[in-house]
Amino acid sequence: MNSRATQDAYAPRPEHHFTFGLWTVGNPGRDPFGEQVRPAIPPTRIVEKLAELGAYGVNLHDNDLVPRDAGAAERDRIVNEFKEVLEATGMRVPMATTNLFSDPAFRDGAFTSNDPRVREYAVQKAMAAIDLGVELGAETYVFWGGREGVETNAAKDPCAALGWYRDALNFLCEYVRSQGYQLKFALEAKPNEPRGDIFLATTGHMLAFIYSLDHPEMVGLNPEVAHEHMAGLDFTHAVAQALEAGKLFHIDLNAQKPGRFDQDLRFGSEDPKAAFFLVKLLEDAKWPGMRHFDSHAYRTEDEEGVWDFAAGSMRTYLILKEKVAQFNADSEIQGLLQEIAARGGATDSRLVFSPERVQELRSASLDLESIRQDGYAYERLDQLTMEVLLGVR
Ligand code: GLT
Ligand code: MN
Ligand code: MN
Repeated sequence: MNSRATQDAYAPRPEHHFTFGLWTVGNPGRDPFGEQVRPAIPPTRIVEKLAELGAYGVNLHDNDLVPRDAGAAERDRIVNEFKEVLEATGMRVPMATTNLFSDPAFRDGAFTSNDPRVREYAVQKAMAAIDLGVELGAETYVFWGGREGVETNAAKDPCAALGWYRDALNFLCEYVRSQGYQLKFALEAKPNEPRGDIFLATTGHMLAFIYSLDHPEMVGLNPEVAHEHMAGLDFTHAVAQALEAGKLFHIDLNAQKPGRFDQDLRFGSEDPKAAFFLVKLLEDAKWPGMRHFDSHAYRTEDEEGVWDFAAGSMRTYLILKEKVAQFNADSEIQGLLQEIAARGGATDSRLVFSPERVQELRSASLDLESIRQDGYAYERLDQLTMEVLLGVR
């Protein structure tokens, strides 16, 4: 580490658990209207460069590393070369996933295609990708069903599709168990894009679905900032529900302007206040998981801009983490929070049902006059929060 890095309070280190997908920093800037603008960066170079920047690891889809049509010998050569660079840099692969969206075979979905041969191909491809992930040391396996959906509801019975989705995940859970792998699944929701509408559109939909699986204990969530914002929802609330249910297995950090296509912008770059409350939730909970950035550099950038993007993502997280510590130590803010906590004086109104509690509550005389009149001082609290964020406190 150079002296600038050691002096820098916001310098990322492996213990911060920052990870990037090979597909994120490796994104060559293709979009629906334009060609690739940057040469592809080889996976081994991505690993070396991210290690230099202070990341903990990289995540990958099967085909980010091994081309779809590679034979067994080529696969092994590529994987061994990749393992060598992991070994040399100390970088890890904590998460892996399957590309179940690029191949034209998946045009009508993978696990939910109307064609049963496609559903079998998807499970076959996922089994091989799980083997690869486990070989590289992954402990979390993400399923993002980008093609699982429809453009027209005339095409597909959504109830049947959910049944096929469930069958595929149940099959793959049993596969993991039968191989003795220590692997957990993390389901990632998105409301639309690339399909007109994607099944299980939000983190909440996914959470309900998990409890309908044969092994719900193996399956949790991978919420993504941009995806929940696309649905017009508060991301921190989605993550809080996952966390509270013990189902936050992974997280995809990025940024998103409201009402747009999936922009996957640099973390914190669009709504620093929302990013602050997310970091606060994760840090206050001492959540031990990976802070994965599922985002990419602007299409305007060359490779140098890609590394600026990667360094900036981690730096912003650490700046916000410091702001969280400042918020938690601010006596005026904490004073207001204590006042809120002390509303109602010493009364502990935990609503635990019992026949006695019913009797007590029936006859309780609550001071409705003051309840109706007293404000909550959230304007002051929010202004103080903003001043912490804007750097004037
Ligand atoms: C794709 C998607 C992401 C998913 C990745 C995992 S691939 O880039 O936009 O949100 O997390 O499959
Ligand atoms: Mn994602
Ligand atoms: Mn996205």
